Amino acid sequence: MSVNDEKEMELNTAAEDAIDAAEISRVDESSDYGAEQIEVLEGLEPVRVRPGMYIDSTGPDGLHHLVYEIVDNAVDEALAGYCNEITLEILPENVIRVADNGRGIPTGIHPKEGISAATVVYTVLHAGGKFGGGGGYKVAGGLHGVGASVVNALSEYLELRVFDGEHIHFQHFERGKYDEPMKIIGDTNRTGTEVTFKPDPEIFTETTVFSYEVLLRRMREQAFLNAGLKIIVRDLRDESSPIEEILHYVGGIKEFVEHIHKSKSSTPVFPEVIHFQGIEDDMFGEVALQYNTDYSEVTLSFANNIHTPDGGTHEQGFKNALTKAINDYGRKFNLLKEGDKFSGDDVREGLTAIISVKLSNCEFQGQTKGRLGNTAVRPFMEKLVYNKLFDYLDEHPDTAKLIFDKSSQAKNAREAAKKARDQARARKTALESTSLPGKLADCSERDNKYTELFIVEGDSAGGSAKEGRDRKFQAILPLWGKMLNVEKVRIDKVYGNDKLMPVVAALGTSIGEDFDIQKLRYGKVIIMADADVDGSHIRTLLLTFFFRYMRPLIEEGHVYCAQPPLFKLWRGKQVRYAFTEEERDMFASELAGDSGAKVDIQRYKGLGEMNPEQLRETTLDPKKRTMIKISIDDAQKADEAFTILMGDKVEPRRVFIESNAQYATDLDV
Ligand code: TSJ
Repeated sequence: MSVNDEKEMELNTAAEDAIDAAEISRVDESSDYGAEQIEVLEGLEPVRVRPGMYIDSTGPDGLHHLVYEIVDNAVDEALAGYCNEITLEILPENVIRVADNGRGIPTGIHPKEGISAATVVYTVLHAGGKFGGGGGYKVAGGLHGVGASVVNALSEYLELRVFDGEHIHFQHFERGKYDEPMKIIGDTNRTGTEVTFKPDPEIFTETTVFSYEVLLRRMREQAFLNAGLKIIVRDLRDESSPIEEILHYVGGIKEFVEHIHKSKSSTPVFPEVIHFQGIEDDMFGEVALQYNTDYSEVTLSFANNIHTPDGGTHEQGFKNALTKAINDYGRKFNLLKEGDKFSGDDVREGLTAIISVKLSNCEFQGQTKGRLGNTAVRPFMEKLVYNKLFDYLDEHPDTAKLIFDKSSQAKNAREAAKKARDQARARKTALESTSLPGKLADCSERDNKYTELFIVEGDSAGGSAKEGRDRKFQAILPLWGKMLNVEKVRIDKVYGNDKLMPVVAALGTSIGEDFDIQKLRYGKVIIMADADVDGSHIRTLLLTFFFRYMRPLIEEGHVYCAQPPLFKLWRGKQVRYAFTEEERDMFASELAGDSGAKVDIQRYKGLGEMNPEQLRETTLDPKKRTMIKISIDDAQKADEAFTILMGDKVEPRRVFIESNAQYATDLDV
C-alpha cells in the first residue's frame, strides 16, 4: 500500500463515520419543510448582519474567498478519492460556477433537521461540520472553514445541482433563503456537485468583479498541492473571447518547484527536484526542493492545502532538518573544518522549497491565522526530512557536493558581509559619537566663521596654549606626547586610532565618504608643532591624514601651520622674536643699535619652553602671529613624504630622516 493509499483510506473512514453518525436516509420526499425553514433563516441572518465576522473582508479579498470556500469542498472530495476533476468558471456578470465529478452531496433527508442533507449544508451555519465544511475528514479548508452556508447567505442567488447518476437534484436560494425544497429536475448518468452563485452587491459594495489572475493563481496552487487533480479554469465573461486553462500536475509539488524556477527564470543548480514524503499517526508530510544559482529563498508551506505564509511547526521542522542534514553530511565527509558549521541562512540561499502537510486537526495561529501551531508536526517533519535528505545526499554524491558548495559560498559571503558591516558600524559609532575628546579645551563661540582649533604637539605646550589663548574663539587640542618612533603611528588604521580619532571628533566632519564640511566646527584648523624632527613628523602625519581623508578641508583653505619663533631677543624692555637665523641676526643688530652692546638671545628648543604669555604674543594672537596656509600641493608633498616614511623600504626612509630638516623648511616656507 502506498503512502497515498493509506491516507485515502484514513480519510474515507472518517468521512463514512461522519455520514453514519448523521444517519441520513436517502429518500424521504414527503417531509414538511415549512416549519424548519424559519429556524434556518434565522440561522443565517447574523452572516448578513455582520459579514466581517465570517469572511475577513467585504472587499476583493472576501469576494475571492467565497470561491475558495466552495472549491475547497470539491478538493475535499478529490482528496477522499472520489473526484479527479474540478471546473471553475467565471460567467458573464461575475457569476461563479464550480463543479466536480465526485459523488454528489447527499440529498437524503437529514433526520434531525427533517430536510435534505444538501439543504442543511447550505442553510445552517457550520453545518459543514458534518457534511463537508470542516469536520474530521475535511482536509482542504477555506477562510476560517465557515462553509457553504456563508457563501449562500452572501449571494444574491445560489443554485445547487447534485448529479447522483440517476437524477439531477436542484435548489435555488436568494440571499440564503429558499421558497422550494430540493427537487428533481431531470435525469442524468453523471455524478457530481455543481454550485452557481452571484455574490451580493449589497454586501460586496466595493466590487463584485473577479480577477481571473487571482483565481487562476489559487487554482494552480491547489492543482500542484493535489497531484493528479485536474482543475479547469474558464473566464467566460467576454463571450467573444473565452479563456481556458487546464491545470493538471501529475508531479504535484515537484512541478510546483519547477514552475517557480521557470517563472523567476532562475537556473537550477542540479537538474532534479528532490522530493520526499512520509506518514506517521494522523500526519502526512511532503517536501520538494531545488536550489537555483541566485541568492533568494522561496519557501512555501501549506497545511491541509492552506497556505501558511507565517510558517509554523511544519516549516520549522523542515528548516531544522535541512540545516542539520547538510551540516552532518559535511562533517561525515570531512568537508567542514573542525568547529565550523552552516547556519540556516547558509543552507537556504538560493533554495526553493514546498512543504505540504495534511492532518486531521489543523490549528492555525497568529493574528491572521497564517501559522501552523500543531506541536507534533515539528518533530514529525524533522525526522522525515532529516532521514530522507541525509540518505539522499549519501546516494547522490554529485548533487550533495553541489548543495554543499552552494552553502559554503553563502557562508563565506555572509561572513565577509558581516565583517564589512561590523567595521562600518564600528566606524559609524566612532565617528558619530557626539562626545568631544576629553583633552579638548573648547572655545565658547559656536560660529565657525570666527573659531580656530589649535592642534598642539605635546601636553606641556598644550597647557601653555590653553592658558595663553583667547577662550572665546580659540580651542586647544593637545595631540599627544612626543613621538619618538615614527613607526608607532599607522595612518591606514584611522578608525580606532587614539591619535587621530580625537582630531576627527573635534572637527565634527567625519571622514572619507562621510566627510561633511557643513559640520566643521572651526573655520581655521591650525597645526602647532615644534620646528624639529618630531614636530615635522607630526605635521606630515596630520597633513597626510587631511589630504587622504578630509581633502576639502585643505582645498577650501581651512588648514594652517602655526609658526612659533626660534629665538627671543631682548635688550632692556625691548623684545623681538625671530623665526629664522637670518631674522635673529638682523633683529640683534637692530636692537644693539649704534651702541653695539652684547643683546640677550634665547633659543626655543620647543613650544613647551614658552610660557603662556610668550605663546600668545608669538603664535596665538591673530594680530601678532605668523601662520602658513597649507595648499593642496603642500599636502601632496606631505603625503608623498609620508609614504616614504611609512614604507617598507629602509633606504628611502633613512634618506628621508637624514634630510628631514630640509623637508621641514620646504613645508613651512
Ligand atoms: F459544500 C459545497 F456545497 F460547497 C460543495 C460541495 C461545493 C462543491 C463544488 C462540491 C461539493 C462536494 C461535496 N463535492 N462532493 C461532495 N461530496 C459530499 O458531500 C459527500 C458525498 C458522499 C458522501 C458519502 O459518504 O456517501 C459523503 C460526502 C461528504
